[in-house]
This record gives sequence, C-alpha cells and structure tokens, in this order.
Amino acid sequence: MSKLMEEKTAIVLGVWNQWSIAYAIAKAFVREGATLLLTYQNERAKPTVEELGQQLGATALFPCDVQQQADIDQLAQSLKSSGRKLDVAVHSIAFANREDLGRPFVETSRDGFKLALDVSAYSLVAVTKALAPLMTAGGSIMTLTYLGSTRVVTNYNVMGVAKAALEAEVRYLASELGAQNIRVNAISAGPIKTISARGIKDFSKIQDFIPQHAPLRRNTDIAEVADAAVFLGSDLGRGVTGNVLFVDAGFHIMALG
Ligand code: 0WD
Repeated sequence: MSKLMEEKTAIVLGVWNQWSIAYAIAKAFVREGATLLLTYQNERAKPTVEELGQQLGATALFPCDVQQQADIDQLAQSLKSSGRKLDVAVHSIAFANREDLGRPFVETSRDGFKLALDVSAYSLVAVTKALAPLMTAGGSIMTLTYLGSTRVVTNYNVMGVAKAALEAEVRYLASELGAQNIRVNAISAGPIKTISARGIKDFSKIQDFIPQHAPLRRNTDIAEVADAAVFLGSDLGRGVTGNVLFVDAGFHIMALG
C-alpha cells in the first residue's frame, strides 16, 4: 500500500515523552512517509525529545515554549531560512496549574485562568500566525481537544474552558485560512494515560467509566488518535476543515445508557 504522507513535511509541537499523544502522531506520520520536524518546550524536555526524534528519524528539532513569542518567531524564522515548505502542523499542547484541576472550578484564580488559556488556547493562534505563511502549497493544522469543552467533566475545570476557546479558534482560523487551502481541525480524543492526564484528579475513574458507557465499550487507543491525525494531515482529509473530530470510542454521543 502506498504511503499517505510522502512528500509532506510535518511539524509536531507537544512531544514530552514516549507516552505523549504528539509522539504517537509523529510516529504515525513517519510510518506514512512524512518528513518530520519536532519541537521541545525547554532544556528539561530536550534530551528526551532529542532521543525520540532520533529514533523516529526526525529531520530537525527546534526549541519552542509557546508562552515565549520570541521562540515562536524564531521557529518560523528558522523554517523560513531553511527554505522548507511546510504542509502539516500539529499543536498538542496544554497546561493548567495542578491545583486548578482538583478543587472546585469556582475557585479558579485569575492567574491560573490566564495561564491555562495562554498555553492551551492562545498558543494555537500564535503558532498558526507564524506557521501558516510557510504553507505555500496549502496545508493542514490540527490541535487536540477534549469533551470537557462542552460537557462538565469533574475536575477538568479551567481546562474545559480553555478547550472551549480552542475549539472556537479552530472555526475562526479555518474560516480565514481556507482561502489559502489551509485546513484547521481539532481531534477530540478520549481519555488517554499521559503525564498531562495524570495531573487531573481521579483521572483513572474517568477511564474506568468509559468502557461501561461508550458505544465501542472500551477506552481510546492512542494509535487511533494518531491515525485520525494521518487522515487530517494527508490528502484523505482534503475536504475537512473547521471540524472537531471525535476519536473517543463514541463516548460523546451518550446521554443515558
Ligand atoms: O487524555 C488525554 N491525555 C487527552 C489529551 C484527551 C484529549 C485531549 N488531550 C490533549 C491535551 O489537552 C493536550 O492538548 O492532547 C494534548 C497533548 O496532551 P498529552 O499527550 O496528554 O500530554 P503530554 O504528553 O504531557 O503533552 C503535553 C505537553 C506538555 O507536557 P506537560 O507535562 O508539561 O504538560 O504540552 C507541552 C509539554 O510538552 N507543553 C508546552 N509546549 C510548549 N510550550 C508548553 C509550553 N509552554 N506547556 C506544555
């Protein structure tokens, strides 16, 4: 079978370790023949991302803390000066203070709110602004979201608000960038055990609940999320933009049952 992403260059932001959703996506992109570029958040993340990048055969690695506009500008500059055309960008980044993911939502502090929205939502706008000009032959930008954006999930709290903003951004960005044949979508993944997920109080209870209620009667496999990213990143997804694609074993459709 021919590969789905040959001749595509993809940049993946948000690999923290081998359990990151971003890592699974990067791996699937390489499997489908893409040229892979990775970013790492900071010096602490660098050695792990470097090692994972080597294993995957990543072509280049760039520092990018999305809270630092200078990092984002430098990333765009480095890509531009390498003369590289970009086809796909994956934004798989979120952060909130741990205490905001365990106490009542009404106690969210102003600073905690700003931090969560800055890292988890505004960053998509900033990254898109920087990278879209490099997508000279059209492109696909995608981000990762969660059902807590539209439904109440205990302890997801301010992150639910950030994901609601993120999903609205997807629609506005898709509307503006469509004229350049750049598509913008979100994948709404079911709960997957990663370092970030462990920060949510009682996360394992959410994972125990899903197999009893989801149409497919099981949790989401990270590889399924990665394959959906291949669909959106490849020409198979060429007609899809402004969408929130659920990869959650169908859980989001359920009310009672
Ligand atoms: O159940 C899950 N794990 C789900 C995750 C279900 C649905 C959606 N998602 C989303 C997350 O909200 C996030 O947007 O998927 C995305 C990736 O999350 P992940 O793979 O679960 O988590 P992880 O492996 O921890 O990657 C997120 C990474 C950060 O790790 P930490 O541990 O610091 O949160 O986002 C990166 C960092 O590598 N990150 C940043 N990168 C650049 N600049 C920044 C930053 N300022 N802050 C966090």
